[in-house]
Amino acid sequence: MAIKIIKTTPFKGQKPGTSGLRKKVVEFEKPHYLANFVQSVFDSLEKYKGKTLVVGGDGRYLNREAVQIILKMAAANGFGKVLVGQGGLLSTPAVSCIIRKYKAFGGLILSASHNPAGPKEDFGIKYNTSNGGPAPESVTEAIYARTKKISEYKIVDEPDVDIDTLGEIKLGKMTVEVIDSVKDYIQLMEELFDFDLISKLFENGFSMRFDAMHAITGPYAKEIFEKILGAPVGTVINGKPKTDFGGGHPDPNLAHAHELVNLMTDSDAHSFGAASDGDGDRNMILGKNIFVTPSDSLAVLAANAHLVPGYKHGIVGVARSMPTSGAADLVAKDLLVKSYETPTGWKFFGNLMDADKVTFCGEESFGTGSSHIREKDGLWAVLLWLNILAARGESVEQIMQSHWEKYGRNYYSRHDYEAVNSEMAVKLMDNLRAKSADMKGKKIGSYEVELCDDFSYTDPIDGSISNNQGIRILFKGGARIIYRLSGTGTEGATLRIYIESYEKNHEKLNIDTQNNLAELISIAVQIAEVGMRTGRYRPSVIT
Ligand code: VG1
Ligand code: CO
Repeated sequence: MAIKIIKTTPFKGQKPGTSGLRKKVVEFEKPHYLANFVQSVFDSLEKYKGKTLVVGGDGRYLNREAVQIILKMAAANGFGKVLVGQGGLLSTPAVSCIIRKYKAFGGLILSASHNPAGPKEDFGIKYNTSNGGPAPESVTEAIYARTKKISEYKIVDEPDVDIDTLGEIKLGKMTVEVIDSVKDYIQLMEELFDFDLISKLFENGFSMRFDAMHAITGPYAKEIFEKILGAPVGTVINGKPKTDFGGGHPDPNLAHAHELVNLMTDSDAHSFGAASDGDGDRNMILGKNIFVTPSDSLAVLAANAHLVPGYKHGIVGVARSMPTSGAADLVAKDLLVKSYETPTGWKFFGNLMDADKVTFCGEESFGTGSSHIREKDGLWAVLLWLNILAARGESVEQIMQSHWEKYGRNYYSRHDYEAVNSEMAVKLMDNLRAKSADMKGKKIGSYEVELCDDFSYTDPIDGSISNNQGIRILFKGGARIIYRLSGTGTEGATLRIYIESYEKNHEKLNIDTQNNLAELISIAVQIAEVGMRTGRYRPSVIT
Protein backbone atom coordinates (compact mmCIF):
# COMPACT_ATOMS: atom_id res chain seq x y z
CA MET A 1 0.00 0.00 0.00
CA ALA A 2 1.50 3.31 -1.05
CA ILE A 3 1.07 6.05 1.50
CA LYS A 4 1.65 9.49 0.05
CA ILE A 5 2.81 12.32 2.27
CA ILE A 6 1.50 15.54 0.80
CA LYS A 7 3.14 18.85 1.72
CA THR A 8 0.62 21.54 2.60
CA THR A 9 0.30 24.96 4.19
CA PRO A 10 -2.30 26.11 6.72
CA PHE A 11 -5.46 28.00 5.78
CA LYS A 12 -6.75 30.91 7.79
CA GLY A 13 -9.82 30.26 9.86
CA GLN A 14 -10.30 26.49 10.04
CA LYS A 15 -11.97 27.07 13.37
CA PRO A 16 -14.81 24.74 14.31
CA GLY A 17 -17.90 26.75 15.28
CA THR A 18 -21.01 25.79 17.28
CA SER A 19 -21.13 22.56 15.32
CA GLY A 20 -17.93 21.73 13.45
CA LEU A 21 -16.18 23.47 10.56
CA ARG A 22 -18.65 25.12 8.23
CA LYS A 23 -17.72 27.09 5.13
CA LYS A 24 -18.76 27.80 1.56
CA VAL A 25 -18.26 24.87 -0.80
CA VAL A 26 -15.77 26.97 -2.81
CA GLU A 27 -13.55 27.06 0.27
CA PHE A 28 -13.79 23.31 0.76
CA GLU A 29 -12.96 22.82 -2.93
CA LYS A 30 -9.62 24.57 -2.57
CA PRO A 31 -6.82 22.01 -2.90
CA HIS A 32 -5.97 20.41 0.48
CA TYR A 33 -8.66 22.37 2.38
CA LEU A 34 -10.63 19.31 3.53
CA ALA A 35 -7.50 17.16 3.89
CA ASN A 36 -5.83 19.76 6.10
CA PHE A 37 -8.78 19.71 8.46
CA VAL A 38 -9.11 15.92 8.51
CA GLN A 39 -5.39 15.50 9.21
CA SER A 40 -5.65 18.12 11.95
CA VAL A 41 -8.46 16.09 13.53
CA PHE A 42 -6.40 12.88 13.38
CA ASP A 43 -3.32 14.69 14.72
CA SER A 44 -5.34 15.89 17.71
CA LEU A 45 -6.39 12.36 18.66
CA GLU A 46 -4.44 9.73 20.54
CA LYS A 47 -4.31 5.96 20.34
CA TYR A 48 -6.64 5.45 17.44
CA LYS A 49 -4.39 3.07 15.48
CA GLY A 50 -6.29 -0.07 14.55
CA LYS A 51 -9.56 1.40 15.89
CA THR A 52 -12.86 2.07 14.11
CA LEU A 53 -14.09 5.35 12.65
CA VAL A 54 -17.67 6.03 11.51
CA VAL A 55 -18.17 8.20 8.42
CA GLY A 56 -21.30 9.56 6.75
CA GLY A 57 -23.04 12.74 5.77
CA ASP A 58 -26.33 14.40 4.93
CA GLY A 59 -25.97 13.84 1.18
CA ARG A 60 -25.22 17.43 0.23
CA TYR A 61 -22.96 18.45 -2.65
CA LEU A 62 -19.38 17.24 -2.03
CA ASN A 63 -20.52 14.48 0.38
CA ARG A 64 -19.35 11.59 -1.80
CA GLU A 65 -16.02 13.17 -2.74
CA ALA A 66 -15.30 14.02 0.89
CA VAL A 67 -16.04 10.43 1.96
CA GLN A 68 -13.42 9.13 -0.49
CA ILE A 69 -10.75 11.52 0.79
CA ILE A 70 -11.53 10.62 4.42
CA LEU A 71 -11.42 6.87 3.73
CA LYS A 72 -8.01 7.15 2.07
CA MET A 73 -6.65 9.38 4.83
CA ALA A 74 -8.03 7.12 7.57
CA ALA A 75 -6.25 4.17 5.93
CA ALA A 76 -2.99 6.12 5.64
CA ASN A 77 -3.21 7.26 9.27
CA GLY A 78 -3.65 3.74 10.61
CA PHE A 79 -7.33 3.33 11.47
CA GLY A 80 -8.27 -0.37 11.50
CA LYS A 81 -11.75 0.01 10.12
CA VAL A 82 -14.22 2.57 8.81
CA LEU A 83 -17.97 2.02 8.98
CA VAL A 84 -19.45 4.13 6.21
CA GLY A 85 -23.16 4.61 5.48
CA GLN A 86 -24.28 3.28 2.09
CA GLY A 87 -23.81 5.97 -0.53
CA GLY A 88 -21.93 7.96 2.11
CA LEU A 89 -25.24 8.76 3.83
CA LEU A 90 -25.84 8.86 7.58
CA SER A 91 -27.88 11.30 9.64
CA THR A 92 -26.14 12.95 12.57
CA PRO A 93 -28.16 10.95 15.14
CA ALA A 94 -27.46 7.73 13.21
CA VAL A 95 -23.71 8.40 13.41
CA SER A 96 -24.03 8.92 17.15
CA CYS A 97 -26.02 5.69 17.47
CA ILE A 98 -23.51 3.70 15.38
CA ILE A 99 -20.44 5.01 17.24
CA ARG A 100 -21.99 3.88 20.52
CA LYS A 101 -23.38 0.56 19.30
CA TYR A 102 -20.14 -0.62 17.69
CA LYS A 103 -17.87 1.04 20.27
CA ALA A 104 -16.08 3.01 17.59
CA PHE A 105 -13.27 5.42 18.39
CA GLY A 106 -15.14 8.34 16.84
CA GLY A 107 -16.84 9.59 13.73
CA LEU A 108 -16.74 12.24 11.05
CA ILE A 109 -20.02 13.76 9.90
CA LEU A 110 -20.22 15.63 6.62
CA SER A 111 -22.89 18.26 7.00
CA ALA A 112 -23.59 21.93 7.33
CA SER A 113 -26.88 20.99 8.96
CA HIS A 114 -29.62 23.50 8.15
CA ASN A 115 -27.44 25.63 5.83
CA PRO A 116 -28.36 25.36 2.14
CA ALA A 117 -26.41 22.95 -0.08
CA GLY A 118 -25.01 22.99 -3.61
CA PRO A 119 -21.89 24.20 -5.42
CA LYS A 120 -22.45 27.81 -4.33
CA GLU A 121 -23.71 27.00 -0.84
CA ASP A 122 -22.28 25.42 2.29
CA PHE A 123 -20.40 22.33 3.34
CA GLY A 124 -19.21 21.23 6.74
CA ILE A 125 -17.47 18.55 8.73
CA LYS A 126 -17.66 17.71 12.42
CA TYR A 127 -15.88 15.22 14.61
CA ASN A 128 -17.69 13.14 17.23
CA THR A 129 -15.94 11.31 20.04
CA SER A 130 -16.34 7.77 21.37
CA ASN A 131 -19.40 8.65 23.47
CA GLY A 132 -21.14 9.48 20.16
CA GLY A 133 -21.31 13.19 20.90
CA PRO A 134 -19.83 16.30 19.34
CA ALA A 135 -16.21 16.90 20.27
CA PRO A 136 -15.99 19.05 23.41
CA GLU A 137 -14.29 22.46 23.28
CA SER A 138 -10.96 21.04 24.49
CA VAL A 139 -10.86 18.83 21.38
CA THR A 140 -12.11 21.46 18.90
CA GLU A 141 -9.56 23.93 20.26
CA ALA A 142 -6.78 21.37 19.77
CA ILE A 143 -7.98 20.75 16.20
CA TYR A 144 -8.04 24.47 15.49
CA ALA A 145 -4.54 24.92 16.89
CA ARG A 146 -3.33 22.10 14.66
CA THR A 147 -4.93 23.60 11.51
CA LYS A 148 -2.75 26.66 12.06
CA LYS A 149 0.47 24.64 12.00
CA ILE A 150 -0.20 21.76 9.65
CA SER A 151 2.54 21.10 7.09
CA GLU A 152 1.67 17.69 5.63
CA TYR A 153 -1.02 15.04 5.49
CA LYS A 154 -1.13 11.34 4.74
CA ILE A 155 -3.30 9.65 2.14
CA VAL A 156 -3.17 6.27 0.41
CA ASP A 157 -2.68 6.17 -3.33
CA GLU A 158 -5.59 3.86 -4.15
CA PRO A 159 -8.63 4.04 -6.45
CA ASP A 160 -11.98 5.19 -5.04
CA VAL A 161 -13.87 2.70 -2.88
CA ASP A 162 -17.32 1.41 -3.91
CA ILE A 163 -19.48 2.93 -1.18
CA ASP A 164 -22.79 1.88 -2.74
CA THR A 165 -22.58 -1.88 -2.22
CA LEU A 166 -23.11 -3.22 1.30
CA GLY A 167 -20.23 -5.29 2.67
CA GLU A 168 -16.54 -5.21 3.50
CA ILE A 169 -13.67 -4.14 1.24
CA LYS A 170 -9.97 -3.64 1.96
CA LEU A 171 -8.35 -0.27 1.47
CA GLY A 172 -4.65 -0.90 2.06
CA LYS A 173 -4.55 -2.57 5.48
CA MET A 174 -7.80 -0.95 6.61
CA THR A 175 -11.25 -2.50 6.26
CA VAL A 176 -14.08 -0.38 4.88
CA GLU A 177 -17.50 -1.72 5.80
CA VAL A 178 -20.39 -0.19 3.90
CA ILE A 179 -23.38 -0.41 6.22
CA ASP A 180 -27.12 0.10 5.84
CA SER A 181 -27.70 3.78 6.65
CA VAL A 182 -30.98 3.32 8.50
CA LYS A 183 -31.01 -0.15 10.13
CA ASP A 184 -29.15 0.42 13.40
CA TYR A 185 -30.93 3.68 14.06
CA ILE A 186 -34.37 2.17 13.49
CA GLN A 187 -33.59 -0.75 15.79
CA LEU A 188 -32.81 1.73 18.54
CA MET A 189 -36.10 3.57 17.95
CA GLU A 190 -37.97 0.27 18.20
CA GLU A 191 -36.42 -0.33 21.61
CA LEU A 192 -37.58 3.06 22.93
CA PHE A 193 -41.10 3.42 21.56
CA ASP A 194 -44.33 1.45 21.43
CA PHE A 195 -44.49 0.98 17.67
CA ASP A 196 -47.68 -1.13 17.92
CA LEU A 197 -49.51 1.63 19.75
CA ILE A 198 -48.36 4.24 17.23
CA SER A 199 -49.42 1.99 14.30
CA LYS A 200 -52.91 1.88 15.78
CA LEU A 201 -53.08 5.65 15.49
CA PHE A 202 -52.51 5.38 11.75
CA GLU A 203 -54.89 2.41 11.46
CA ASN A 204 -57.58 4.65 12.94
CA GLY A 205 -57.02 7.33 10.33
CA PHE A 206 -54.68 9.69 12.18
CA SER A 207 -53.17 11.79 9.47
CA MET A 208 -49.67 13.19 9.51
CA ARG A 209 -47.19 14.90 7.23
CA PHE A 210 -43.45 14.68 7.75
CA ASP A 211 -41.35 17.08 5.69
CA ALA A 212 -37.84 15.73 5.09
CA MET A 213 -36.96 18.90 3.18
CA HIS A 214 -35.05 16.87 0.52
CA ALA A 215 -32.40 16.12 3.08
CA ILE A 216 -31.13 13.10 4.98
CA THR A 217 -34.22 12.08 6.98
CA GLY A 218 -36.23 11.06 3.89
CA PRO A 219 -35.03 7.42 3.79
CA TYR A 220 -35.31 7.06 7.57
CA ALA A 221 -38.78 8.59 7.72
CA LYS A 222 -40.18 6.57 4.83
CA GLU A 223 -38.98 3.35 6.39
CA ILE A 224 -40.28 4.22 9.87
CA PHE A 225 -43.59 5.95 9.13
CA GLU A 226 -44.74 4.48 5.83
CA LYS A 227 -43.30 0.95 6.01
CA ILE A 228 -43.07 -0.04 9.68
CA LEU A 229 -45.82 2.08 11.25
CA GLY A 230 -48.19 1.74 8.30
CA ALA A 231 -48.87 5.41 7.60
CA PRO A 232 -50.10 5.90 4.02
CA VAL A 233 -47.56 6.53 1.26
CA GLY A 234 -47.35 10.30 0.88
CA THR A 235 -47.09 10.88 4.63
CA VAL A 236 -43.43 11.78 4.07
CA ILE A 237 -43.05 14.75 1.75
CA ASN A 238 -39.85 15.90 0.02
CA GLY A 239 -38.47 12.51 1.00
CA LYS A 240 -35.80 12.10 -1.65
CA PRO A 241 -32.42 13.46 -0.54
CA LYS A 242 -30.95 15.81 -3.13
CA THR A 243 -27.41 17.19 -3.26
CA ASP A 244 -28.83 20.74 -3.23
CA PHE A 245 -31.78 19.93 -0.92
CA GLY A 246 -34.04 20.91 -3.82
CA GLY A 247 -32.72 24.48 -3.62
CA GLY A 248 -34.34 24.89 -0.20
CA HIS A 249 -33.12 25.82 3.21
CA PRO A 250 -33.62 22.71 5.37
CA ASP A 251 -34.18 24.57 8.59
CA PRO A 252 -37.35 23.23 10.17
CA ASN A 253 -38.97 26.46 11.31
CA LEU A 254 -42.03 28.49 10.45
CA ALA A 255 -40.16 30.48 7.82
CA HIS A 256 -38.38 27.73 5.92
CA ALA A 257 -40.78 24.81 6.27
CA HIS A 258 -43.61 26.89 4.79
CA GLU A 259 -44.91 24.03 2.61
CA LEU A 260 -45.62 21.98 5.72
CA VAL A 261 -46.92 24.99 7.65
CA ASN A 262 -49.46 25.61 4.85
CA LEU A 263 -50.58 21.98 4.98
CA MET A 264 -51.13 22.32 8.71
CA THR A 265 -53.19 25.47 8.60
CA ASP A 266 -55.66 24.40 5.86
CA SER A 267 -59.24 23.91 6.84
CA ASP A 268 -58.74 20.15 6.36
CA ALA A 269 -55.39 20.21 8.14
CA HIS A 270 -53.69 17.00 9.25
CA SER A 271 -53.61 15.95 12.89
CA PHE A 272 -49.84 16.18 13.16
CA GLY A 273 -47.00 17.73 11.20
CA ALA A 274 -43.26 17.53 11.65
CA ALA A 275 -40.10 18.42 9.82
CA SER A 276 -36.40 17.82 10.20
CA ASP A 277 -33.26 19.59 9.06
CA GLY A 278 -30.38 18.80 6.68
CA ASP A 279 -28.60 16.29 8.88
CA GLY A 280 -31.63 14.99 10.77
CA ASP A 281 -30.88 16.23 14.25
CA ARG A 282 -33.61 18.88 14.53
CA ASN A 283 -37.38 18.76 14.60
CA MET A 284 -40.36 21.04 14.30
CA ILE A 285 -43.68 19.93 15.76
CA LEU A 286 -47.06 21.20 14.54
CA GLY A 287 -50.57 20.22 15.48
CA LYS A 288 -53.74 21.16 13.63
CA ASN A 289 -53.42 24.95 13.48
CA ILE A 290 -50.91 25.05 16.29
CA PHE A 291 -47.13 25.44 16.39
CA VAL A 292 -45.26 24.00 19.36
CA THR A 293 -42.20 26.07 20.20
CA PRO A 294 -39.11 23.89 20.64
CA SER A 295 -38.77 25.12 24.22
CA ASP A 296 -42.35 24.05 24.98
CA SER A 297 -41.78 20.78 23.17
CA LEU A 298 -38.89 19.90 25.49
CA ALA A 299 -41.10 20.69 28.49
CA VAL A 300 -44.05 18.63 27.24
CA LEU A 301 -41.83 15.66 26.37
CA ALA A 302 -40.24 15.77 29.81
CA ALA A 303 -43.63 15.96 31.52
CA ASN A 304 -45.00 13.00 29.57
CA ALA A 305 -41.93 10.79 29.22
CA HIS A 306 -43.22 8.19 31.67
CA LEU A 307 -45.97 7.26 29.19
CA VAL A 308 -43.37 5.85 26.78
CA PRO A 309 -41.62 2.46 27.22
CA GLY A 310 -38.02 3.77 26.93
CA TYR A 311 -38.63 6.29 29.71
CA LYS A 312 -41.24 4.52 31.82
CA HIS A 313 -39.09 4.88 34.94
CA GLY A 314 -39.03 8.65 34.47
CA ILE A 315 -36.20 10.99 33.73
CA VAL A 316 -33.22 11.83 35.94
CA GLY A 317 -32.88 15.48 34.90
CA VAL A 318 -33.29 17.99 32.10
CA ALA A 319 -30.81 20.31 30.44
CA ARG A 320 -31.49 23.23 28.14
CA SER A 321 -29.30 25.73 26.39
CA MET A 322 -29.28 29.16 28.02
CA PRO A 323 -31.39 30.91 25.35
CA THR A 324 -34.02 28.13 25.48
CA SER A 325 -37.09 29.19 27.46
CA GLY A 326 -37.48 28.18 31.07
CA ALA A 327 -40.53 25.97 30.36
CA ALA A 328 -38.58 22.76 30.96
CA ASP A 329 -37.27 24.05 34.31
CA LEU A 330 -40.85 24.28 35.57
CA VAL A 331 -41.46 20.65 34.66
CA ALA A 332 -38.18 19.54 36.25
CA LYS A 333 -39.17 21.31 39.45
CA ASP A 334 -42.51 19.56 39.45
CA LEU A 335 -40.86 16.17 38.82
CA LEU A 336 -38.32 16.91 41.58
CA VAL A 337 -35.39 16.45 39.22
CA LYS A 338 -32.57 18.88 38.46
CA SER A 339 -32.46 21.19 35.48
CA TYR A 340 -29.26 22.53 33.95
CA GLU A 341 -28.61 25.59 31.84
CA THR A 342 -25.74 25.23 29.35
CA PRO A 343 -24.28 27.35 26.54
CA THR A 344 -25.65 26.93 23.01
CA GLY A 345 -24.47 23.80 21.20
CA TRP A 346 -25.09 20.12 21.83
CA LYS A 347 -21.50 19.46 22.91
CA PHE A 348 -22.29 20.97 26.31
CA PHE A 349 -24.86 18.25 27.10
CA GLY A 350 -22.46 15.33 26.61
CA ASN A 351 -20.83 15.34 30.04
CA LEU A 352 -24.18 15.67 31.82
CA MET A 353 -25.59 12.68 29.95
CA ASP A 354 -22.43 10.60 30.41
CA ALA A 355 -22.60 11.26 34.15
CA ASP A 356 -26.29 10.28 34.19
CA LYS A 357 -27.36 13.71 35.41
CA VAL A 358 -29.91 14.29 32.65
CA THR A 359 -32.13 12.21 30.39
CA PHE A 360 -33.59 14.92 28.14
CA CYS A 361 -31.86 17.90 26.57
CA GLY A 362 -33.10 20.64 24.29
CA GLU A 363 -32.41 23.87 22.48
CA GLU A 364 -34.75 26.60 21.30
CA SER A 365 -33.33 26.06 17.81
CA PHE A 366 -35.53 23.00 17.20
CA GLY A 367 -33.16 20.51 18.78
CA THR A 368 -34.39 17.90 21.25
CA GLY A 369 -32.78 14.67 22.34
CA SER A 370 -32.10 12.20 25.12
CA SER A 371 -29.37 10.03 26.52
CA HIS A 372 -30.24 7.24 24.03
CA ILE A 373 -27.46 8.84 21.94
CA ARG A 374 -25.31 11.96 22.35
CA GLU A 375 -26.77 14.13 19.59
CA LYS A 376 -30.05 15.89 19.20
CA ASP A 377 -32.41 13.68 17.28
CA GLY A 378 -35.19 14.89 15.00
CA LEU A 379 -37.02 11.63 14.30
CA TRP A 380 -36.71 10.54 17.91
CA ALA A 381 -38.60 13.68 18.96
CA VAL A 382 -41.30 13.05 16.36
CA LEU A 383 -41.72 9.44 17.51
CA LEU A 384 -41.83 10.52 21.14
CA TRP A 385 -44.60 12.99 20.34
CA LEU A 386 -46.50 10.32 18.40
CA ASN A 387 -46.14 7.85 21.25
CA ILE A 388 -47.43 10.45 23.74
CA LEU A 389 -50.33 11.43 21.47
CA ALA A 390 -51.26 7.76 21.14
CA ALA A 391 -50.92 7.09 24.87
CA ARG A 392 -52.98 10.14 25.89
CA GLY A 393 -55.50 9.89 23.08
CA GLU A 394 -55.48 13.69 22.81
CA SER A 395 -54.63 16.21 20.13
CA VAL A 396 -51.50 18.38 20.12
CA GLU A 397 -53.63 21.38 21.02
CA GLN A 398 -55.29 19.64 23.97
CA ILE A 399 -51.93 18.55 25.30
CA MET A 400 -50.52 22.09 24.98
CA GLN A 401 -53.54 23.70 26.63
CA SER A 402 -53.43 21.42 29.63
CA HIS A 403 -49.66 21.85 29.89
CA TRP A 404 -49.99 25.65 29.99
CA GLU A 405 -52.85 25.42 32.46
CA LYS A 406 -50.64 23.50 34.84
CA TYR A 407 -47.30 25.25 34.37
CA GLY A 408 -48.12 28.67 32.93
CA ARG A 409 -46.79 29.69 29.54
CA ASN A 410 -43.40 30.90 28.39
CA TYR A 411 -44.01 33.13 25.37
CA TYR A 412 -40.95 32.88 23.23
CA SER A 413 -39.50 34.14 19.98
CA ARG A 414 -36.12 34.40 18.27
CA HIS A 415 -35.29 37.25 15.91
CA ASP A 416 -32.33 36.65 13.60
CA TYR A 417 -30.48 39.37 11.73
CA GLU A 418 -28.53 37.43 9.10
CA ALA A 419 -25.47 38.40 7.08
CA VAL A 420 -24.76 41.50 9.16
CA ASN A 421 -21.35 43.12 8.70
CA SER A 422 -19.09 41.15 11.10
CA GLU A 423 -17.28 44.15 12.51
CA MET A 424 -20.54 45.96 13.22
CA ALA A 425 -21.92 42.87 14.93
CA VAL A 426 -18.89 42.49 17.17
CA LYS A 427 -19.09 46.18 18.12
CA LEU A 428 -22.77 45.87 18.91
CA MET A 429 -22.00 43.02 21.30
CA ASP A 430 -19.07 44.91 22.85
CA ASN A 431 -21.32 47.88 23.44
CA LEU A 432 -23.94 45.68 25.08
CA ARG A 433 -21.33 44.06 27.28
CA ALA A 434 -20.18 47.47 28.47
CA LYS A 435 -23.76 48.59 29.11
CA SER A 436 -24.66 45.41 30.94
CA ALA A 437 -22.30 46.32 33.79
CA ASP A 438 -24.71 48.86 35.30
CA MET A 439 -28.16 47.80 34.19
CA LYS A 440 -29.15 45.95 37.33
CA GLY A 441 -32.17 47.48 39.02
CA LYS A 442 -33.03 49.74 36.05
CA LYS A 443 -36.66 50.15 35.07
CA ILE A 444 -37.29 49.88 31.34
CA GLY A 445 -40.92 50.34 30.34
CA SER A 446 -42.94 47.97 32.47
CA TYR A 447 -39.91 45.79 33.21
CA GLU A 448 -37.24 45.92 35.88
CA VAL A 449 -33.79 44.44 35.29
CA GLU A 450 -32.91 41.79 37.83
CA LEU A 451 -29.60 40.69 36.37
CA CYS A 452 -27.53 41.41 33.32
CA ASP A 453 -24.36 39.56 32.34
CA ASP A 454 -22.38 37.76 29.68
CA PHE A 455 -23.23 34.11 30.27
CA SER A 456 -20.39 31.97 31.53
CA TYR A 457 -20.67 28.23 32.14
CA THR A 458 -18.68 25.96 34.38
CA ASP A 459 -19.16 22.34 33.41
CA PRO A 460 -20.34 20.59 36.60
CA ILE A 461 -18.54 17.40 35.64
CA ASP A 462 -15.08 18.41 34.42
CA GLY A 463 -14.96 21.99 35.69
CA SER A 464 -14.12 23.46 32.29
CA ILE A 465 -15.20 27.07 31.83
CA SER A 466 -16.82 28.58 28.72
CA ASN A 467 -17.04 32.37 28.75
CA ASN A 468 -18.84 34.89 26.51
CA GLN A 469 -21.77 32.65 25.68
CA GLY A 470 -24.34 35.40 25.19
CA ILE A 471 -25.51 38.56 26.88
CA ARG A 472 -28.53 38.08 29.08
CA ILE A 473 -30.89 40.62 30.49
CA LEU A 474 -33.11 38.97 33.05
CA PHE A 475 -36.16 40.88 34.27
CA LYS A 476 -38.19 40.44 37.42
CA GLY A 477 -41.07 38.03 36.82
CA GLY A 478 -39.20 35.76 34.42
CA ALA A 479 -38.94 37.81 31.21
CA ARG A 480 -35.58 37.66 29.42
CA ILE A 481 -33.76 39.13 26.47
CA ILE A 482 -30.64 37.38 25.20
CA TYR A 483 -28.21 38.37 22.50
CA ARG A 484 -25.57 36.23 20.85
CA LEU A 485 -23.73 35.89 17.58
CA SER A 486 -24.25 32.67 15.66
CA GLY A 487 -21.38 30.22 15.35
CA THR A 488 -22.75 28.40 12.31
CA GLY A 489 -23.18 31.10 9.67
CA THR A 490 -20.90 31.38 6.67
CA GLU A 491 -21.69 34.93 5.51
CA GLY A 492 -20.84 37.86 7.75
CA ALA A 493 -22.36 37.57 11.20
CA THR A 494 -25.81 36.53 12.37
CA LEU A 495 -27.17 38.34 15.39
CA ARG A 496 -29.70 36.31 17.31
CA ILE A 497 -32.03 38.02 19.78
CA TYR A 498 -34.08 35.72 21.99
CA ILE A 499 -37.13 37.16 23.73
CA GLU A 500 -39.16 35.47 26.43
CA SER A 501 -41.90 36.36 28.86
CA TYR A 502 -43.72 34.22 31.35
CA GLU A 503 -47.46 34.27 32.10
CA LYS A 504 -48.70 32.18 34.95
CA ASN A 505 -52.27 33.10 34.24
CA HIS A 506 -54.06 30.84 31.78
CA GLU A 507 -56.73 33.43 30.91
CA LYS A 508 -54.23 35.45 28.94
CA LEU A 509 -53.22 32.52 26.82
CA ASN A 510 -54.76 33.42 23.53
CA ILE A 511 -52.68 36.47 22.78
CA ASP A 512 -50.49 36.11 19.70
CA THR A 513 -46.81 35.58 20.57
CA GLN A 514 -45.30 38.53 18.68
CA ASN A 515 -47.99 40.80 20.12
CA ASN A 516 -47.47 39.52 23.58
CA LEU A 517 -43.75 40.14 23.30
CA ALA A 518 -44.06 43.48 21.48
CA GLU A 519 -42.81 45.68 24.31
CA LEU A 520 -39.86 43.41 25.07
CA ILE A 521 -38.98 43.21 21.37
CA SER A 522 -38.82 46.98 21.10
CA ILE A 523 -36.79 47.18 24.32
CA ALA A 524 -34.41 44.60 22.86
CA VAL A 525 -33.68 46.53 19.66
CA GLN A 526 -33.42 49.81 21.56
CA ILE A 527 -30.91 48.62 24.14
CA ALA A 528 -28.68 47.07 21.49
CA GLU A 529 -29.20 49.99 19.07
CA VAL A 530 -29.68 47.38 16.37
CA GLY A 531 -30.86 49.71 13.61
CA MET A 532 -28.18 52.33 14.10
CA ARG A 533 -25.37 49.83 14.54
CA THR A 534 -26.23 47.39 11.74
CA GLY A 535 -28.37 49.42 9.35
CA ARG A 536 -31.01 46.74 9.75
CA TYR A 537 -34.47 47.68 10.94
CA ARG A 538 -36.14 44.31 10.63
CA PRO A 539 -35.03 40.75 11.44
CA SER A 540 -34.37 38.40 8.51
CA VAL A 541 -36.11 35.48 10.21
CA ILE A 542 -38.58 35.37 13.08
CA THR A 543 -39.27 32.06 14.75
C1 VG1 B 1 -27.25 27.00 15.85
C2 VG1 B 1 -28.26 26.89 16.97
C3 VG1 B 1 -27.73 25.97 18.05
C4 VG1 B 1 -27.36 24.62 17.45
C5 VG1 B 1 -26.38 24.82 16.30
C6 VG1 B 1 -26.03 23.54 15.59
O1 VG1 B 1 -26.06 27.58 16.35
O2 VG1 B 1 -28.56 28.14 17.50
O3 VG1 B 1 -28.71 25.82 19.05
O4 VG1 B 1 -26.77 23.79 18.41
O5 VG1 B 1 -26.94 25.72 15.34
O6 VG1 B 1 -27.16 22.89 15.13
P1 VG1 B 1 -25.71 29.12 16.18
O7 VG1 B 1 -24.34 29.24 16.76
O8 VG1 B 1 -25.80 29.42 14.71
O9 VG1 B 1 -26.76 29.87 16.95
V1 VG1 B 1 -27.07 21.85 13.82
O10 VG1 B 1 -28.61 21.31 13.41
O11 VG1 B 1 -26.25 22.75 12.81
O12 VG1 B 1 -26.11 20.63 14.48
CO1 CO C 1 -28.66 19.85 12.21
